[in-house]
Amino acid sequence: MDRINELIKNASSVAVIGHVRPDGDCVGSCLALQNYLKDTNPDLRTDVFLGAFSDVFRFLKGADEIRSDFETKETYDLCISLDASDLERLGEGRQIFEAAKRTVCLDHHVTNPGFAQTNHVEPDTSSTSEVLFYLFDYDKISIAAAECLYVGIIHDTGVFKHSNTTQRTMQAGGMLIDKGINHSQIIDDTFYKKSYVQNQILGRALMESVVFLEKKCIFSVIKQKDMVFYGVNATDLDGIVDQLRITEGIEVAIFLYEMEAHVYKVSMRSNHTVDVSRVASYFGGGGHKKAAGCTITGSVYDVINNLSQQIVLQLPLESGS
Ligand SMILES: [Mn+2]
Repeated sequence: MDRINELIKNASSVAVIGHVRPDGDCVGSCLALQNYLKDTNPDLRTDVFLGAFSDVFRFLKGADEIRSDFETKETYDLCISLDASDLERLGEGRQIFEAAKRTVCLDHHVTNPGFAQTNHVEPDTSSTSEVLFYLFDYDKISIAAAECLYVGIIHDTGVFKHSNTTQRTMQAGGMLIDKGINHSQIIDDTFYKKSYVQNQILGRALMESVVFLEKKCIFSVIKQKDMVFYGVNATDLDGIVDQLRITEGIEVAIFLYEMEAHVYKVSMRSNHTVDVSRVASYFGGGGHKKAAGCTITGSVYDVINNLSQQIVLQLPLESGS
């Protein structure tokens, strides 16, 4: 028996849940597990519960049957949490998790305290989808399950680019390609594709970007009226800050958008030395060393001025100021 089915034991109903605002690894790992369980246990009932997720993942098998009626009164024999680093991150799924007779947590976040009865956390693995890949029997992975796993791995590694990518990650990627998935189309359709307006607003943000602090920092801002003009919402602005970050010579990239009058959502990226999570937490936000965010009230001038004062504490300038 494979290691996943050892976890299932005698359960006849399984709920699979992920974290709030599900990303590619969350959706991919949940659907991969559901497909794998259905293929290997035809009698087992499995339901996936997730909050709203991007339409780019709709093509994955089972995506249309994902449930969002978290208040279901049903008690599952087993609830498996995927890609969630703690109980809070389960959001509404927590009620299903806490009602279940038995709980399992599979994850890859280093901060995961192990909040289920059975926990399997691999902090050095790129994604929960990679964790699952190595728990599954390779021969029992269908093309549909392979597509789900591949989506999860490419989204958490930035298409095998981030530093969490290992030889083992590439091995998993290669073995999934061997299943016959259309890997290059999956990458384009779920990772790189932008709508026309998304490209327009990206172009606008790049054109109006400004460098400061001896050209080591760059920022751009999108106002509410711009969003109305282009007909975009906040998720259409994803990726703008990443494009700003790769500008030559830049250490910190900042992207702001106006949530309401004089309230700005701030996204920051750094390249080498600056820990932007320290800057973000000064303003009540958080994140990681190289990617963080916060919300700041004031004019654009105030926001950038306040951020600069914090960034400069970590950024040696030629002028010594
Ligand atoms: Mn993940």
